[in-house]
Amino acid sequence: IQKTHNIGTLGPSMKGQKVTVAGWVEDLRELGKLTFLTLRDVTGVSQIVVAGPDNLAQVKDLTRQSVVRILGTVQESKARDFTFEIKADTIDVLSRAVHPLPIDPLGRLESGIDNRLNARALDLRNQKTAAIFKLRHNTLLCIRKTLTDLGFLEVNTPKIIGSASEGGANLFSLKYFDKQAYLAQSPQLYKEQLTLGLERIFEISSFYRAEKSHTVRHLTEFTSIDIEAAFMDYTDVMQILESLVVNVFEYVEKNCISEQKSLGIEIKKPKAPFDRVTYTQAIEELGKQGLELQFGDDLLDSHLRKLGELHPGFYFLTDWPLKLKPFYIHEKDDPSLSKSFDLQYGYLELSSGGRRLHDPQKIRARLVEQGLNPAQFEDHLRAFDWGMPPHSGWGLGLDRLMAVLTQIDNVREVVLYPRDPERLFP
Ligand code: ATP
Ligand code: AMO
Repeated sequence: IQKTHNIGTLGPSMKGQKVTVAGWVEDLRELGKLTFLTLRDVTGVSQIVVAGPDNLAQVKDLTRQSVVRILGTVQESKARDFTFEIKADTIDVLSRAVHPLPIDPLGRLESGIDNRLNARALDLRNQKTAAIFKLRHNTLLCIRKTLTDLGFLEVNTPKIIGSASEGGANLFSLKYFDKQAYLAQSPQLYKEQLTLGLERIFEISSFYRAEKSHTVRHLTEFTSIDIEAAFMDYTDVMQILESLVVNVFEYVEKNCISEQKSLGIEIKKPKAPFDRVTYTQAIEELGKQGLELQFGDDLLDSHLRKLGELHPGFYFLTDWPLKLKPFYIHEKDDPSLSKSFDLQYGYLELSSGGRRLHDPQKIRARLVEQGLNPAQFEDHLRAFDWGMPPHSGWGLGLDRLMAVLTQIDNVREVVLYPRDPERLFP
């Protein structure tokens, strides 16, 4: 069942060479004494010429998307779409596709997103869909390399946790033998603790939020890229986030040419530095547009959409009112403000972060202010007595970043098996 070559490594210069290839039959044209197959593997596509009674019998009732292995000879092709082809010596049918298939993986018949997600594995034979996940892979490669080069160590923190990390809302609970446990919403508390031992860490992992939202940007299971760094202020980690995003765009622009072609997009490195707009400036700008806000009001979808028009592309929204931010965020000299930021792409929030409190007494006071019980955080707060350095960090939603990168609106398109309030299968 092995092959000697991936189709993508073949070419007309290999004329006369014997090869064994294997893949999926995309197309099948019977022309009298010859049958032409289009065979695709994950690296490319080739035309196969089938002749002779035994071989023709093998492919006679072959269904599209069946798996075949061909031992044959490379030759030049006269076909318009191919520079070479393979003349089959022997054909093994390894697996037959049963028709009708739930979707047309070639996309010639339009299938809705629900049908495609219900048959996701098959959907990946569509070159557009495959391109998304090749881009996602390359994005992750670039993120790991960039953060590693900056001295960050990749870690894994628990996903089954005993108490909430971000406050009580949106928490999935589960039975953990005879105890109550939760699915982690973010690595927030762990990543902060880890700065006292490892200084700079990052994690790339799934996190869970019981979001009843039916939007194109919310999932109940999403992938977050989190960093935390000792001895950095919020402006330092903003700088890291900005250069990471620029690096990712530059890397995939250069290294994912065929994926961009499959998707019909051109990825362009964004201009840096990104705009930095304070919350106070933002509500002034919105006021001038007729959207009146008081200091301390949260920015709703309609406000973010307007700001997105005023600041197209990437920009930072910084210095939020402290009361709008989680208990772990550090105040500014003006204590009504915080050392915090969101990275936006137009209306879409991609990341939030900030400087953290490292004085445990201040954290206890903030927990009380926010109606949370400090006793439930004592396990975490112990670490703040062990020499906790000042630190900052952020969390970046990978799925939202991929949606921006691929110019696709719905995050479900860039996640293999998305989870939302309705979708638990496959
Ligand atoms: P967090 O969960 O940390 O608050 P998030 O990453 O989920 O942040 P969003 O939910 O995108 O951020 O928040 C952006 C804005 O969109 C918020 O002002 C929020 O009120 C609004 N929003 C959230 N859910 C919906 C929804 N289902 N429909 C319309 N607007 C929403
Ligand atoms: P926040 O709650 O803003 O911050 O989450 C960070 C980023 O994660 C992504 N995200 C989501 N993506 C898809 N579906 C969801 N339901 C979802 N929820 C969040 C977004 C968002 O910007 N602990 C802080 C980060 C920090 O301060 O380090 C946090 O979790 O892209």
